[in-house]
Amino acid sequence: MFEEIRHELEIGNAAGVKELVVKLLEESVLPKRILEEGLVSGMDLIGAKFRKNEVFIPEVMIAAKAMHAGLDVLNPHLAKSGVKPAGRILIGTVKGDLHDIGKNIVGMMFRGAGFEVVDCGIDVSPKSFVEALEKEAFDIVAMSSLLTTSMPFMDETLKLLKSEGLDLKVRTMVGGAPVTQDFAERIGASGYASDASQAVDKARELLGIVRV
Ligand code: B1M
Repeated sequence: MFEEIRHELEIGNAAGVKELVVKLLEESVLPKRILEEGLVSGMDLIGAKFRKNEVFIPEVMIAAKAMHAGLDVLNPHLAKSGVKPAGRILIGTVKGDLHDIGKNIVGMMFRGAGFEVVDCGIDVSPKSFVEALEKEAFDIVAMSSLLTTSMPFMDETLKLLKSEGLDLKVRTMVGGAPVTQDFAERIGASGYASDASQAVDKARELLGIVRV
């Protein structure tokens, strides 16, 4: 049935995914196994295909929607059985920038990989990122930018994190069409990813999560 979940995810059949998750729960399969061997594994396959240009943004979004349908059923059972998320990620589009399509896809892929994601939206100032990090604990703060004019706010956010001593508590990730590995290194971000699938790999790498 795990194979079936992966297939239903790939074709974006939300009702099919939901039904299979319910069936597996009725058969007393552990929620953690359903998450890892069904949903996360299915989204990993989509991510790999996206990287090879075998599927494109619309397919990824449809698969992510189907994954959410499965997660809605599974989440209360995961919580009851004490399964912890892979990590907590705060994501937002930086100040001056209203583009959110890519950021939303990255957020969906993070969720599909078992991370808990808090999305602080668009046009997020350095101060707002810092305030969110002071309120709650996160493992990673992930910033998206689509404009060359908003990229400097990634740098400013990192500087403010550092001056508040938060850089020792949280990893930082940057991405978005104009952002490069070189830029990420220059501003001292912990990681960079060029697309949603690589963002998942990078987040796992930053938190030392190994998937076999
Ligand atoms: Co705007 N826009 N836009 N726009 N817009 C671009 C980005 C632009 C390249 C178009 C162009 O001129 N060719 C250009 C930027 C030029 C530059 O600075 N280099 C541009 C401009 C100039 C503007 C305005 C200034 C236009 C104006 O008003 N004169 C204005 C700015 C508004 C603002 O933000 N303050 C503006 C406005 C808008 C709309 C509101 C109309 C709309 C946004 C709607 C929305 O997001 N809700 C819009 C759109 C749609 C685009 C284009 C057409 C598409 C962007 C997109 O959604 N791509 C874009 C041109 C283009 O890219 N062809 C353009 C699809 C998305 C899935 O890809 O966001 O790259 P992307 O995300 C990818 C990766 O980048 C990566 O993963 C995602 C999935 O694989 N990724 C990350 C993203 N974030 C990541 C974070 C990570 C890791 C990976 O880690 C944290």
